[in-house]
Amino acid sequence: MREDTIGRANVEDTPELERYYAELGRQESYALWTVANDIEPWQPKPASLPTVWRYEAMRPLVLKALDLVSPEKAGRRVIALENPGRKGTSACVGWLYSGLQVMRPGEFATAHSHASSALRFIIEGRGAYTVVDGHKMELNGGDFVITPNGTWHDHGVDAGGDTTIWQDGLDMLLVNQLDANFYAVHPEHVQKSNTPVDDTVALYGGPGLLPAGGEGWNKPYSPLFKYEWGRTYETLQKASKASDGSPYDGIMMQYVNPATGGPVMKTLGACIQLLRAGERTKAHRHTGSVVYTVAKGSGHSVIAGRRYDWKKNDIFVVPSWAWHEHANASDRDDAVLFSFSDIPSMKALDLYREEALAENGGQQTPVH
Ligand code: 1HN
Repeated sequence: MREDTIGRANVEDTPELERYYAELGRQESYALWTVANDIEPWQPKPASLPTVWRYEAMRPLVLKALDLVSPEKAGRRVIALENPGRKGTSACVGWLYSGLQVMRPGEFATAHSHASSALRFIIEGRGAYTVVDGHKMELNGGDFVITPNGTWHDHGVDAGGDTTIWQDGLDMLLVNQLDANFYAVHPEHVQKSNTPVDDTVALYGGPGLLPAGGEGWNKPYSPLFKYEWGRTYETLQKASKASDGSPYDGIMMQYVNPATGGPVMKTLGACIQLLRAGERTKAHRHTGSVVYTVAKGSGHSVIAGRRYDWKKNDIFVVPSWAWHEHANASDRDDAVLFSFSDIPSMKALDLYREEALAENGGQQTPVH
């Protein structure tokens, strides 16, 4: 698209130029000025749209898959979330993938590994487990689990458990864009767990305590593979009594690698945030795409000037550089949002930028 600004491309088509462009095309080339303004936007111009997936609508569809395909045939029985602005890309927002995986008691999905990193947020169920590089973990509602780049992982639900639904999040699409993905099937199909159940929580999930000496951790991701809901929520509640938090995010905590204080994995990060009764945050925007899951309560977010209402287990997305603010609907109870993002990738590549909305007390005027 032409732009009438010095330093930007502003060439009108002529019959002579069109003939020239056709000649270039025959040599697998093109004139940069025909696309320069599009491929060098003044600021991020995501094609992804703010979107809410309502659990009420998704849950029956996810459960329907139980009778339609087996995990053996499907590999993973997952209903994936597709951004309406990005049809055909498998993207939930940006280059993030997300989906809802469902398993009934007695079922399991075989072990594999890939160069993309994955995480899971448990929505509902009982008796589910996952095994990550031989470390078995029990999964309960609100737990957050990581499956870093290159780790073997398989999961299932014990025969005595309940049908379980969890949310998967992966950086797979980013890794594919970078042509850097690999995939492998575990030779034994199901990993043998070689350590006590939940050992990473016992060893690395202590309150500010890490094994002293002899237990060195030198992998590029968190040695703590599971962050349990109970302690996470308790931490948020305590923090909300000790601090006013951020005007843009409320009481927001990052899930960290306890060995470094950095994000849980190199490419993907996750946060949990509490909006106090009646709280409404100010608007800000930043690079990085974010997928939110409502862990507790109800409210709404204003994203790029439009209002999106949400309640427990709904999933919504904020595209990169979109203004966003959140409001708790309740004057009595807190609301909690789990989120994961590619912000660690942005920061690692020095592409992270952040801006606050100044006028109007920092709040957007919803256009709808
Ligand atoms: C994957 O490995 C899982 O391990 C779930 O459960 C969803 C979506 C795309 C690629 C790999 C899993 C996935 C996935």
